[in-house]
Amino acid sequence: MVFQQLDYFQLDDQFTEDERMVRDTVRAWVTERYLPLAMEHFEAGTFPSELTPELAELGVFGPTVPQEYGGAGLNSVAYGLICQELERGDSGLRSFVSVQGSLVMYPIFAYGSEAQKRHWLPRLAGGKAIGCFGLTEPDFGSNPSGMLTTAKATKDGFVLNGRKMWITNGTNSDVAVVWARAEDGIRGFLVERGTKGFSAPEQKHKFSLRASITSELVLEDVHVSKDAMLPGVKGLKGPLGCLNQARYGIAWGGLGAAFACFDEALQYAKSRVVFDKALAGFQLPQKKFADMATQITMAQMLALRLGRLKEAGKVTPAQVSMAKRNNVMLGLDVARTCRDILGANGISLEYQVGRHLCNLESVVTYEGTHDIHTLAIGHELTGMPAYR
Ligand code: TGC
Ligand code: FAD
Repeated sequence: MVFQQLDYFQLDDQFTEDERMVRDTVRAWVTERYLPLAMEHFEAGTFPSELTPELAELGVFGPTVPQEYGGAGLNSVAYGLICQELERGDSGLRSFVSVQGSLVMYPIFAYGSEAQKRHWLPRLAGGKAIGCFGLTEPDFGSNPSGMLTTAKATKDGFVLNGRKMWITNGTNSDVAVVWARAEDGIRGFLVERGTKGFSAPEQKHKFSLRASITSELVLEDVHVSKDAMLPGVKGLKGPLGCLNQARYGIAWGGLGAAFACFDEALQYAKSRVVFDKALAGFQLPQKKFADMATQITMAQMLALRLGRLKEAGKVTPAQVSMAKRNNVMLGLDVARTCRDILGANGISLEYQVGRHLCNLESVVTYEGTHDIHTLAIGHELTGMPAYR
């Protein structure tokens, strides 16, 4: 299938030549290297780890991290376009990259010591090490301020105890960024694979994000040295600051999934004959396509403006919430509508729509549920927090 991305309001000319080049390179890689494997991995519930060196070569791990630490030094819009194109392939692929860049490299870059940066960032950028981000716990997802994981100070470091859940890349990670309650507030710790008392069993039987590893993190009297703590941040604003970065990428990612579904359904409707006529020639499908194209176009503009604000250092967390909330729900709505347009074929993994639909059920929940972002926007508009 030839991919034809919707660009109804000619946004292409709003991107720089470099941004278009990054987008087109990732798009071509996803089409040639990832999509042929997508169905197989989704069905098997596996992530194609063998592609990690190619992803590193593409420069998608921590693309906005400066080159001196191994990143690509790209701007925010280029990073957004990378997420868009990866999620056109699969939300699990974008998740793998989001976690590595926004949730592992970012906290090390923003809150780490110089030694932590020099040690980890080039390895993570080069795909030589994989990382995960442990914030959510079995009883504290939307409300991480209640976390039970503790970090007790010892004379030469800390002892960590607790359990994290739903952690992307946990089992295959070399380093986990673990958020724990220390005596002076919530702190981030770098816990390496193989540390005594630390394990990361995989969570199975998911119907969503199947081509992505999801894990528990179990910490039982895990001793880490003082150097394992991220020194540059204290309090919930540490992990929430990382989420801002990842949610930004997801706002573009939701668009990518929507593009994939829209494109597939439009091509399908043009060739599928029902009642002696192409499905695309009936009024009801045309209304669906018109509505979807309008919503996708508005979401594209939202993502682009968000990116330019981010580059100018003017973006607020609530703006990121608005874009994540809108664009992921858009992706989910588009995937549902497109699945319907494909009829029975829509439930077959030979087509993409069903896979995207299932995946987006996770994306709408993680990185702040749809409703948590509703409350974050409400909080900023009214000045009244309504979370509790
Ligand atoms: P609250 O009192 O409002 O804030 C505590 C401190 O944090 C600051 N802050 C933020 N900073 C940066 N970015 C944001 N988005 C921020 N939101 C708040 C805030 O200014 C304050 O700072 P300070 O200096 O005053 O201490 O905190 P709260 O406890 O009332 O919670 C607010 C709420 C509900 C919005 C927050 O807890 C939240 O966002 N909950 C959702 C949790 C979540 O998104 N978890 C995601 C886990 S990671 C994940 O899902 C990865 S999936 C990855 C993949 O596979 O792609
Ligand atoms: P809950 O917080 O129990 O929410 C349940 C419902 O209650 C939701 O509808 C929610 O919107 C609603 N709700 C909650 N609070 C309020 C309120 N105040 N007002 C009104 N409604 C409310 N976490 C990580 O730390 N790292 C990861 O890498 C990671 N990867 C993930 C990968 C996958 C595939 C999935 C599914 C999740 C992942 N998560 C990860 C966890 C994810 O961030 C949480 O699932 C999410 O934050 C929601 O938490 P919860 O599941 O505990 O739901």
